[in-house]
Amino acid sequence: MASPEERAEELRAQIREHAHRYYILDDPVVSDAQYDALIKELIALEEDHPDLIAPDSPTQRVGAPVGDLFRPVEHLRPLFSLDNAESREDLEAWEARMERQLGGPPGGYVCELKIDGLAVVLTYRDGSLATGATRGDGRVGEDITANLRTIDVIPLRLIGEDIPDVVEVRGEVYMPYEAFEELNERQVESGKPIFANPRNAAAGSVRQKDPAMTAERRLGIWIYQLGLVDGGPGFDTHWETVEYMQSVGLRVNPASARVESIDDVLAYVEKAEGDRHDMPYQTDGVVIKVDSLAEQDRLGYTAKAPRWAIAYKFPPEEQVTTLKDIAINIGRTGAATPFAVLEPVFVGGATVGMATLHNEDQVKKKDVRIGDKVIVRRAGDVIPEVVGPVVAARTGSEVEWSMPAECPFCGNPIVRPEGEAVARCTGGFDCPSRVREWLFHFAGRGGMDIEHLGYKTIDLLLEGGLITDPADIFTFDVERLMEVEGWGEISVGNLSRAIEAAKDRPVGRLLTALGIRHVGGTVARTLVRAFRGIPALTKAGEDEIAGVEGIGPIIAAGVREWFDDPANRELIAKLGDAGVRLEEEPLEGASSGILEGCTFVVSGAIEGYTREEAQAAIEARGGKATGSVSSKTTALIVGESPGASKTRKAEELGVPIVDAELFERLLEKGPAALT
Ligand code: 1X8
Repeated sequence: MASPEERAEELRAQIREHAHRYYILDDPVVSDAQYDALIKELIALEEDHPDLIAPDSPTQRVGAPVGDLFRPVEHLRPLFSLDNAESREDLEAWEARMERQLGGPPGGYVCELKIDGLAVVLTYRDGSLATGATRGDGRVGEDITANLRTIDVIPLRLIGEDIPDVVEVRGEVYMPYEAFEELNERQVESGKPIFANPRNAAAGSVRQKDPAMTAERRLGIWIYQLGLVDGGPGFDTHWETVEYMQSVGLRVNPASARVESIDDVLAYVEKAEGDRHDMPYQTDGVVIKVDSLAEQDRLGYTAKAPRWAIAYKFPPEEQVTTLKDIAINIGRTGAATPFAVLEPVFVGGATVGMATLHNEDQVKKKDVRIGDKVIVRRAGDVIPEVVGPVVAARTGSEVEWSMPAECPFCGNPIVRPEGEAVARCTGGFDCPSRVREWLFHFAGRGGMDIEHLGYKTIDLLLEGGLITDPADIFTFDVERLMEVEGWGEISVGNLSRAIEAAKDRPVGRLLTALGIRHVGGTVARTLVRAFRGIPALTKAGEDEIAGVEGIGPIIAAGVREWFDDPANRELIAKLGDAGVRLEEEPLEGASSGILEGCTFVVSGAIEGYTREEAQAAIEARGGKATGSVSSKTTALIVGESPGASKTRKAEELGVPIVDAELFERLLEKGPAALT
């Protein structure tokens, strides 16, 4: 049994750790109830042994909202948030709004880096640092003077002659990357949790109960805005206030610049974004301010933000989180792809809980281990990826990963042929993951394009044993779905019609949907043009297939291999029996090759044809269908809602634009129809 003293200390350590994870890292590892139980036990212990109560015991602040931890301080001037801009258009719209209000555009702007730290307000009275406070709600913050006084880049006395009686300035306290890395190394060495990012580390550092702790953290500050001034010099522009603040010894960012126009602002933003990863501290955008204080006054404020300033935000691209596990996914071709299961984290504008690890070699090369803190990157629309581990955060309990020998879905061996980067499940159609992905691909946009048949419905049908392969989609009893909650006459009818419609898709779609290696839409259409359908293709020899223009030996081998598999031939037979079109009907003029040597671009659906059908009709007559308009294009075929850029390009290049009616004549008469 631990002594009451030891137990109290243990409880405090645990409570502090959990509170820290909860409030600062936003990464709790216990439930609220578990946390409350620890506190209750400590309170009971301290009631029995009042001599054990320490001033810094968590019980001495529990019950008080975190905001009351430090004395409230009312700012002399309220702080506002900033409106955000994300594009040239946003900035131009902002300028246009101001132009309307001012009767002309502002005379100039100041561009400053937006620092990803903790906003603070410093008040100097008679030149001495009187209070330092957090931003709080903008009107009232928390007094953190004692902590800020420990940051040596914050002057305790202003220098120079012209010092106001009272001057309030705003800035951002931040932790340079280097200090952040070092701090995390120390946290790890002493068995404490690491900080997720420099911003959290800076915030945690200035909100320390013990200023000596803040003093140990290497923090920086950039002062960027003058608040209330009482006495001292007057100013005409923001730029003058910045120069003044610098002159009295306050740390202002040397990267700030005064510019003339929105074009200049954009150039600044572009450069800042390009430089951001070379900076020794974290920035998350650019703050743009109207320079003239008179113009600022006339523009004033909305309820929440000044009209004379705007924040151009960079997308946050990287975050640190915990790699909880590495799992594998079996794709429709059987490929086993490892992916990271992450503690969900907000990065690149989205919450990310999974990230690709590409393949086994990548996992080894990056040396990521289960349990690692990892850097997760998601830039723009890119699929989230694990950049690498935070090696300094290793505790020794991380587990190395290797590709499992057996498929977790079907138990069959996973093998990786020598010289290949990809390991594959050998379970074939016995593998439920593979079948699921295959069905999804089959019914998906790139395949048979069956509306209302996504993962959710496919899972439902698989679980219910209603389908096991793609052919079953066309034969299962759709009415059975009426028994399922959430399904009714309308949804069942919709799905039923979508399936019925898919039976008559161009054969190229079916061939793509089958998921044969190397056979995408273009290859499939080429094959269908050559063989008119799947029955002939099934019988064609490898050489015959490879002899088709546009088809190489690798594709031919893949196709032959697929059709040689009895299970696949059975599937084709089943599809045919289910009424799915396997063969193109001979089209009028089809064999004439009247469009030989012509190249077309189809944009939008043509009356009577889907886009694919229109392409197939062109190809059946020896013409080519491509995706982009060039000077070689014979004509642009436009249907409903054609792409504006394609139409513009065709007009520019003098390429004829053909509508549905003319398209019919083109199919009949060939290019002569265009003259
Ligand atoms: C926030 C920030 C501002 C500036 C730099 N970094 C920030 N995080 C600046 O003005 N240069 S202004 C600001 C705000 O007003 N919310």
